[in-house]
Amino acid sequence: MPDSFCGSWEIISNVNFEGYMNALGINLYLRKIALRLKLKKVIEQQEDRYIIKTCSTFRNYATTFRVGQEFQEFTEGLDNRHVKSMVTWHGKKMVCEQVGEKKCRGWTHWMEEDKLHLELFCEGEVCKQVFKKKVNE
Ligand code: ECB
Repeated sequence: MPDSFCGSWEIISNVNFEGYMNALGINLYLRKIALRLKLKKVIEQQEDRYIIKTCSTFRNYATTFRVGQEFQEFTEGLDNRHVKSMVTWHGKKMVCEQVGEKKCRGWTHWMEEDKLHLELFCEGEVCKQVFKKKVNE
């Protein structure tokens, strides 16, 4: 059983978010807003079902899935695309492939010590985000 990703997390670093958003075709105005956000993740697990919420003062985004089961994802409020998504474990890494108009699109979550890591990738651009656990909610 991989280390638990569950809980509330706040972002402490965000590298090449701009490049990732560019690859998704996000306009300059939205990129400038998004770059200033202090993103928060809230991850819940109920048996084999995960809920990952990405929260900010501007917009929130949530996705729910079962590991190993393909699902339709609509990236509402992000790039507003429909993708076929599938999450699998690669060892201790949780990997999501998002198949659609954009090539090589997806994300990977893993733990390093007490930090939650996330790579968001799209068409050769990789955004690397690190989160630390929120102590009180
Ligand atoms: C939801 C807060 C961000 C709102 C940004 C608004 C406009 C910019 C549009 C698109 C930017 C692309 C992505 C935003 C970055 C993070 C949102 C969720 C990324 C994601 O796929 O998270 C996964 C893995 O934790 C679970 O959905």
